Amino acid sequence: MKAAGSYAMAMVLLAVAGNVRADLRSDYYQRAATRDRDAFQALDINHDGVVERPEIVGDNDFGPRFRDMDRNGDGVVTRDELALYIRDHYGIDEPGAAQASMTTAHVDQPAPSPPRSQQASAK
Ligand SMILES: [Ca+2]
Ligand SMILES: [Ca+2]
Repeated sequence: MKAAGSYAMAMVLLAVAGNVRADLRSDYYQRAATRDRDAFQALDINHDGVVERPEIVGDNDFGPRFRDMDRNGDGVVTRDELALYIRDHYGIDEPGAAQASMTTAHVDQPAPSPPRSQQASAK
């Protein structure tokens, strides 16, 4: 049965391709999260542990997303807000994200969705 064999082989290849795509996406999200953490660190010029608007002037990566990261709209992005951003955008659980969602829940509209289940054991 040559056709059946080819079909089975095609199914195997599709399954492998799906796993590779999932890995690539998860690698991408990991890199994106790392890049955002590094940017946060670098942009915190006065080392007070938060990034404020004056610190992002001229930054074309972090800058345009500042408003999304600043959950409570106070003009300051805290580490917890960054953690929440990373969790919501990349699906990576960060320490502090839960705390940020609690402190900013009253500002969010609509009510925050329930936390995503733990990421499938990546590697
Ligand atoms: Ca700062
Ligand atoms: Ca804020």
